[in-house]
Amino acid sequence: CPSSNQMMPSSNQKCGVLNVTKITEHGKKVRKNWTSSWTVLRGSLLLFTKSQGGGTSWFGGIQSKPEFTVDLRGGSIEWASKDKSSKKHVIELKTRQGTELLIQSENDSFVNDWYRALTDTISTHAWE
Ligand code: I3S
Repeated sequence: CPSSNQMMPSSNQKCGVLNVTKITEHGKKVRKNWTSSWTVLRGSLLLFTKSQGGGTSWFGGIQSKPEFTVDLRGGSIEWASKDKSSKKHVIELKTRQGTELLIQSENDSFVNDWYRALTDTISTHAWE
């Protein structure tokens, strides 16, 4: 992530702007609402904040309170099938709590990196 400082020494996190929408919440289908989110992967947590309008102070990144946090432990990811979205490079993330998200970017190598990072996180924390 952009310039993490002494307060968070070489913390193992990944950040970037991704397009995100929920499709299911607590097992119930919800209406899509694609938004561009500043996304932070920290430990087993995936945090989403609005990418617009944030200041740029905290750790040199965009400071704003996470709008939505997902615990990846016990979750699963796969490439979304065509019927889930007409967009390209869409990751489908399912959490143990019954939330399903679609995560997308036009940049395929960027999305591939996220796919790998999320897969690694899920397998690393599989037994917690
Ligand atoms: O799966 P859907 O319902 O075709 O998803 C599209 C809609 O959510 C649409 O919004 P409204 O129907 O609320 O106007 C979005 O604008 C589209 O982006 C959604 O489809 P994609 O294929 O982009 O995920």
